[in-house]
Amino acid sequence: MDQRAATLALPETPRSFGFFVDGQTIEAGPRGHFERRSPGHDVPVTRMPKCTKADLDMAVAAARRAFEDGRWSRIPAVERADVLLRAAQILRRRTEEIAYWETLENGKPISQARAEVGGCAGMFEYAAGAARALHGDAFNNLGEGMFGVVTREPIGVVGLITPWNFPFLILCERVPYILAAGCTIVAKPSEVTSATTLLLAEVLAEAGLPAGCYNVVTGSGSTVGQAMTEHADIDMVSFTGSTAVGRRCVAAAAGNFKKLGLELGGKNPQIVFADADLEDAADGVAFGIGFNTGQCCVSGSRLIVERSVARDFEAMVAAKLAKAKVGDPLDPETQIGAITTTAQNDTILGYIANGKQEGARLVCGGDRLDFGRGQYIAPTLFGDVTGTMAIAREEIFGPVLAVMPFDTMEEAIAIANDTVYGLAASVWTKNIDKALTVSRRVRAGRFWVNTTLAGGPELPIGGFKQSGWGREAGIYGVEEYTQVKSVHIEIGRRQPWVG
Ligand code: TXE
Repeated sequence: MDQRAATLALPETPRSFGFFVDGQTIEAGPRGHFERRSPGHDVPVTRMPKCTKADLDMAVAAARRAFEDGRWSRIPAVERADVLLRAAQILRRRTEEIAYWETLENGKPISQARAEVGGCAGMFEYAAGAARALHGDAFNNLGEGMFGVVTREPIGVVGLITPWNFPFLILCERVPYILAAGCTIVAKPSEVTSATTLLLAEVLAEAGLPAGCYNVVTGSGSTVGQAMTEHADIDMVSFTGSTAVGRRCVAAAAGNFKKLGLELGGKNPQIVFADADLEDAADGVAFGIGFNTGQCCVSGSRLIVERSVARDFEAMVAAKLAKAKVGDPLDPETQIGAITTTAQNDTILGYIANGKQEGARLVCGGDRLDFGRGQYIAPTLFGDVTGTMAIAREEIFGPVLAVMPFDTMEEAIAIANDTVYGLAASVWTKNIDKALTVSRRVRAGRFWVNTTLAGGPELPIGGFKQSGWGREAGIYGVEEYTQVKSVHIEIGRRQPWVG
């Protein structure tokens, strides 16, 4: 059967999901549902249980039992790796289905969603190897009587709070690594994009993950999310979302001093020198702000360009953005889809109005696009942006690029660092000295030279400054979910204390 052709129609009725605890799907029943309308078509596509704090408690208890009895945390890593590898195979088999629900709920282009699911399978494959590679350290230099061993142990029950911009990718940048470490999970997806987090439960169960190791509780941030950050029986929370909610997580975590991983906002610079391959750079800069409709924590939203080429380069980027195909997310040709939430749509249009009001020069875009249904915004570029304008300082989380010219490398670095965030940055130049100097001096957790938004399972992600704490993915992403234990082993008898 041609799976692709069969799935590109809208569902006739919204699909109802249950939530997932201790290996069982539980229907919404009296809790009721959230209904999700597809942002690209404005039709109902999914219905999710409105879980309660009691549901969260049930899921945490299941995850705690599963962790403590060792069904996952104490089995040989090779057996954990087997499950993760099987999950990767199942993800590859079910790519089309997962991409379809991701596109319907999120509004991203189907071609992009398919590629993301493929990338997620790669995360599981990498994490399978990392599970087996994880190791501690030994100290054989402590003298005749002492041997020291440092071991890594899984941290315990992990709460995972994820946003709506990359519901499946962000999940899979965490879940396989957390499982590789031997932890158990309670996931709380965004209330508007929960489907694929629940589909992952089916995938993991089929792969042989024991019951209770991956649980999903759907619900709002203010109830289930907040309760998760406060929960006394959760050992660590990984939160991805806004800096404002990240700050609340820090306050809530103080109850039991749970460890926090935070991936928060960004206002990421794209530094372009006059000696760059400008055609390549223009394409990269357009991609950096157009991809996922600019709704990426790592979107390149500030274009810091050498003044001698600024006007020409601006026109090149505008030409690229004008050519990118915006439209129905289910159309395989679409490159830029819908804005995911109505609130986000309003936020972006508000920033565009603000940019005009503050005196920035509109180069292209600047308005909504009318396709008869759904919410779409034309990729927008503002010139003559100064460092005090809101569009230069605040995370817009939409396809809006602010152009800020510079004269010297020092000035470019200063503009790039003039932000409370430090998530990602790119530099475009053919001069190796400039590339290396800028990459050393710009404060960001991810850095790209002559490319942008590149990534994979091996390289860690996370931010400097107010962009967050900790790292996800890579071997670092497994280590984050471990505790370090020092073991001192006496060889022979101790020196007596009392003679
Ligand atoms: O994020 P929230 P929103 C930024 C972006 C966007 C803004 C608002 O600028 O415009 O945030 O988006 C859960 N305790 N980013 O409102 O609210 C919520 O249910 C615990 C950047 O959607 O931070 C969801 O699962 N959890 C970002 C998750 O937090 C709570 C990605 C994120 O939602 C909670 C998304 C609470 N009190 C938005 N309140 C990035 N860096 O990628 C909500 N949540």
